[in-house]
Amino acid sequence: MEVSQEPQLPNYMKDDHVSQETENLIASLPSEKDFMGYGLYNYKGCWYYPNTLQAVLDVQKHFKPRDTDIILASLPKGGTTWLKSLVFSVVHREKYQENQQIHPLLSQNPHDLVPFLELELYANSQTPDLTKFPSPMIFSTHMHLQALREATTKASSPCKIVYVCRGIKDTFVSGWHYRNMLHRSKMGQATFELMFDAYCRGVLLYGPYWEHVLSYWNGSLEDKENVLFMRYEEIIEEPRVQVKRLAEFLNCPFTEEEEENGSVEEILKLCSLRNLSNLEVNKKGTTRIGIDTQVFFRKGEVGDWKNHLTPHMAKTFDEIVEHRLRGSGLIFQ
Ligand code: PAP
Repeated sequence: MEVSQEPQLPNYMKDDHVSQETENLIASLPSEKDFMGYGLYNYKGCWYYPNTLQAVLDVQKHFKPRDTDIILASLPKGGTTWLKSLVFSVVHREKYQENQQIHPLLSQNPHDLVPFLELELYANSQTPDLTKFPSPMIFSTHMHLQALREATTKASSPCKIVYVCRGIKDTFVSGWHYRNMLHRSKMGQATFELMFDAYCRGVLLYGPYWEHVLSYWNGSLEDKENVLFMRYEEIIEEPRVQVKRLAEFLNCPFTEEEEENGSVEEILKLCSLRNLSNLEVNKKGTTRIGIDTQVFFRKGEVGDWKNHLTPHMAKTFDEIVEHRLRGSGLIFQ
């Protein structure tokens, strides 16, 4: 039997922070219910909850990145938390090399070190004060590249964008567990199937999946210098290679001396799932946007979908993604 409990609904899923202008816009957009029955609206090819759409519009209108800013992009459950930890550690490594004990990752959740543009900074204000952040500042977003570009093209020169994604099956399964943790109850098989159907149709926050990955894949081909496309599975498979690739892209490559001193390994160890999930800060408490810090850490395995999806579900996902990405050069195994 399904255990029901009043869900802890994050602000970004609500509709209580929307201007009259956005309300009028929303009234004209295609809409659908998500798998839980909450309204989603399709704006320029992407699905949003009302509060999220309001914040996205504000980012597009008001956010102007500095050339030194770094933007981390992903779909929810695509590897966001890990990427935030890695990029923060790579970029700020000099500051803490003498004294790792004071490293901010030991006392703060990665999401509080790398704030989301639309889910945090622009969620409560149209014009948050970003000048208070030291340069280089790292921001994050779940917006797809075309949506993000409406903001970044205002900058005088392009800032670096790092994207991470994960195969749809593990992304889906990770999302399922996340929703259960968020709702503090185990949802039943019927809801699991509704969520599966929503992913197949692409009707989920920031979806469809394939549009999202394609936007950054194409962006990275068109602008290699400023858009880096990474995969969660590749970081698991060859962490050293990928972290070095990241540092090179960000124009802060590891020196020979750093490599000899084990700087890459130190960063990998600090950012490992095992290390982060065992820290007090990630065992209890909430992030600044009110989400339990522990829900961001689970198994971190490639192929966990095998424990949850039927062979038919897996085949359906594979066929949809293969069909949608055909001709792009982007392939998921
Ligand atoms: P978010 O988009 O809500 O921030 P995100 O971090 O993208 O979530 O995804 C969470 C997944 O990354 C979880 O995967 P799982 O459900 O398959 O276990 C989580 O365990 C994994 N994860 C979080 N931090 C790390 C890390 N430091 N190293 C490896 N995997 C991680």
